[in-house]
Amino acid sequence: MNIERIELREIRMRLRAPFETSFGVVENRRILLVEAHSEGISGWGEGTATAGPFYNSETIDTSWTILRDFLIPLALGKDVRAEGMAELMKPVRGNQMAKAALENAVWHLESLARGVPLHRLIGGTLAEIPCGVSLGIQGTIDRLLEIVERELAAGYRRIKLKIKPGKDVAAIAAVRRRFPQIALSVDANSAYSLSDADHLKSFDEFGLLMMEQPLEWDDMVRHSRLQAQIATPICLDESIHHLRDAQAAVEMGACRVVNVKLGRVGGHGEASRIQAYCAVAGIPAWCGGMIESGIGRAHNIAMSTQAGFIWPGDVSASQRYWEEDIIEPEVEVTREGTIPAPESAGLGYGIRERRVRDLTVRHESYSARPASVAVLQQVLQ
Ligand code: OSB
Ligand code: MG
Repeated sequence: MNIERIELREIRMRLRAPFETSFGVVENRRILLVEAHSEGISGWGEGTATAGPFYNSETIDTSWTILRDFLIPLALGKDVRAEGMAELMKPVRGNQMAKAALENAVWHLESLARGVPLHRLIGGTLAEIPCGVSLGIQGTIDRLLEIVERELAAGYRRIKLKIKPGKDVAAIAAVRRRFPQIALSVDANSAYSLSDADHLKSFDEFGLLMMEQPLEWDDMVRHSRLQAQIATPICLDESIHHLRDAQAAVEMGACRVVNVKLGRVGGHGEASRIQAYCAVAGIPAWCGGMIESGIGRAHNIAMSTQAGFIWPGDVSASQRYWEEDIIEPEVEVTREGTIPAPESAGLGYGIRERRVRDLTVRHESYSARPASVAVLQQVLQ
């Protein structure tokens, strides 16, 4: 497919309720959308970097700059395949979320051009995906119990509690006491250090499915030391940027479970490789979330249909976060806590372009230089 034009948009969406993690509270989401055009059709990708560099080192503004100055020029006017995008973008180091936004737009474009569902194009085999929820840190334990009860009643198959020092054991103990049988996990977003090992070991008695990213975002060695001391399986999120990280983490015993996020690993190509490795290594993988709009959510659904994603992901209904999403229909979860993989070509959800326009605060469009201009510039150099 010849990439003729690429558009960048920033939209702003207000969350229905503030979401608190160990690194802060989010009330509004600034979201980067990439639209790649070829021969009258277009594919969409979502950048998952947040407003500040607190989850990882990228922000929506760094993504925008890297896309505009480096990634878009690499792709414009080229005849590309989604499969080849990672290699094409390889000269740019890091910046996985910026790369994923573009690569995933090209995957969507290719699935439309071929008239197949995206999940089929990337090799997905599951007809529906199992879903869990991620619950932000709550003001009171009563409020937390209320929300857990509501999400279980809605059908979700796994409850994940965000925790931080001082907001952990009491909350976990209360939820476990009230719901002895449920699949329960916690996510610290790097809020502890290895000197907290005894404290973290005390969570063993709660029979957690996993403990996500307890230690520093860039420290696998200490995660492996912690894993040797605790029974709860560690799941790495922030530490995994590509397949080699997943392999290293598993080989050194830094984790027993892997959270795959499309943005963090650079797009569908690398996500597919990671889940395939996990399937062979006997490591459960699951799809993480970054509070995506419907476009990112639809990409997450497609990714989660691959066979390595055997545990419920953080892929949940649009309505949990948004009053009105930017896709049609919105993402809904069945009473059994699943999302069926859509059968139509592409993402399987339409884009509410009017709503996207209304939410847009920044928009730029880049076109491939016509051959005549390129020749003229060569002559002038
Ligand atoms: O660590 O999984 C995380 C949201 C923002 C940043 C990091 C994380 C999260 C979530 C939300 O847990 C998951 C979702 O999108 O529902
Ligand atoms: Mg996490």
